[in-house]
Amino acid sequence: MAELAPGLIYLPTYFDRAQQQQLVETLRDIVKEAPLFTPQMPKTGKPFSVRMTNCGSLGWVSDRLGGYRYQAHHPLTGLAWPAIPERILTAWRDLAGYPNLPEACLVNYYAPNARMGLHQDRDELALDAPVLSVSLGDSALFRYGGTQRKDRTKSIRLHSGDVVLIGGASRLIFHGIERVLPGTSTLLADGGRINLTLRRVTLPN
Ligand code: MD6
Ligand code: FE
Repeated sequence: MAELAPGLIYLPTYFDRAQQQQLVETLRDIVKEAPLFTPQMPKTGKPFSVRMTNCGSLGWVSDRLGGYRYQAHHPLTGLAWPAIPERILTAWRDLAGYPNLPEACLVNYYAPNARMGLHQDRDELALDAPVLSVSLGDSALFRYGGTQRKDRTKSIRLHSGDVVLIGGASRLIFHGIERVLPGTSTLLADGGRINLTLRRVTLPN
């Protein structure tokens, strides 16, 4: 375990290989029920290079007209999102230090050329809860800075099975995925990378 900055916790190989394989199996069922979709940037409608789906009572979506938001149903099927896998909820209970369960588990799929620009996660009301991220498949360069876009950044490699928690003083840091490193994992038969992020969205009453 390493604290990369106050509240930014890195847990290498939190999930072992067998657990990673089980998670991928579970995700295959989730994607059957809630297919990957391509989000769009607010206003411009520019497509993300990452494809996404969600599980949980709320899912993160974005399109040109509606912008970034959480909603209870899949944007294409209109169905409620599938449940968050129990093994992922266990990780939250063990690591998040938060009294309530997460409502959203965003599933990002990166094809070998996909990336994610520097951003803050701030569409949640519960900013006192951390965001817990799980990496599966090919390794990737994760870039992170401070709470201002202009702040100096560093990058680390995230590998399959690694967990990162962004919380406390780091909850609103800028971060992104610079690039995926193709051929660095055998977990996904067709390559690429999956990232799961667990979030508490609403304020518990
Ligand atoms: C990714 N992760 O690893 C992108 N957000 O593919 C994120 O955007 C992220 O890793 C919030 C907290 C942790 C993260
Ligand atoms: Fe993020």
